[in-house]
Amino acid sequence: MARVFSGIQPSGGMHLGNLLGALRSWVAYQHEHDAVYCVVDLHALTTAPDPGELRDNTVAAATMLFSAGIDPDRSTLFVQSALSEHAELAWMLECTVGFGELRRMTQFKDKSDRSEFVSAGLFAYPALQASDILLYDTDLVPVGDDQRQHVELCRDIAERFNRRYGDTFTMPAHAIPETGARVMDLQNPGDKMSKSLESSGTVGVLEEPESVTRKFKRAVTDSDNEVRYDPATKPGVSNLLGILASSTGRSPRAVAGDYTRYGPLKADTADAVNELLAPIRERYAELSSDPGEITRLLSTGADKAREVAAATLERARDNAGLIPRSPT
Ligand code: AQP
Repeated sequence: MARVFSGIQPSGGMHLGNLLGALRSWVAYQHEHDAVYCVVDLHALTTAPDPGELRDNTVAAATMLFSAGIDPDRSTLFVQSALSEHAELAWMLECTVGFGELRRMTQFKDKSDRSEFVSAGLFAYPALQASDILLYDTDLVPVGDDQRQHVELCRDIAERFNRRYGDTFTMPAHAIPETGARVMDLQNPGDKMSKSLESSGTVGVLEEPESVTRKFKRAVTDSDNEVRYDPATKPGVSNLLGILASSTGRSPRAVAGDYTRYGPLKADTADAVNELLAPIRERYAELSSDPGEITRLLSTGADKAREVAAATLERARDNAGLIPRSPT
């Protein structure tokens, strides 16, 4: 069975972009793939979150994944920092990736432009992400479009390591959904919807239905009053069409054919999103009453993940010439 791996940062409330771009395909993959998913708390440290908030957000992120449909009997779900293998392999990969390659990452450019303090960890983030992926002999990485460049760099890193030290890592490929891969902010449709940008154009997965409806009603469109899917010249309208299409399993161009005015498009998109979010919200309320059960499931997931990660790390260490930790 092909293996799928992906991760999500516990950096605050999950939003519609995370759900449509990533989580929904994670849920679908677990039925026919060996699925390994991770709450990547070490990645969140790159922007120095408050320790209490990080702790709460980590359990909340896991609760959200289970609420969205990740089944602990089908998928392995764990917290990144529970396995020291991730940080250890990341160092070996930092020694494999070039400074110039990391400097070209658009996410680093965006985030460093917005930050007063830019940590070395934020710069090296793609090496840690490559470690996450490569430790699990991953075939497919389901992500949103913003992660395309990082997964491509992960392939380059794996190829260089394999060339330098012999066959060590499986070559992963990204799996980016046809619709929902880049959900844009409803107020600034030139920016992707994001957890860290404080914007009233971000729709939270746990947001109340009335608030979701209000946000869609106020979504920025344009003044030419023509419903057409064209992200370059009509970003706001195309974003609504993309969200409605992704929420209802259709294509944005087919959806566009149903509308001549913006008002009904906004109302139907809000309804489709509320329908999608309702069962997740309900399940979240149930599961969050028992955080002990969530941490127990995460610990079982970590034990399963460690079996694969430890073997890959050992192979990488041995191939790179690091001597065994204890004599055999
Ligand atoms: N707007 C988006 N549209 C589609 N997919 C998205 N993803 C994120 N934003 C969108 C996908 O969600 C997965 C998890 O993302 P992440 O939390 O690991 O980090 P991120 O990409 O940095 O997401 P955010 O919400 O924008 O967080 P911040 O604001 O902290 O940077 C990934 O597969 C991502 O592609």
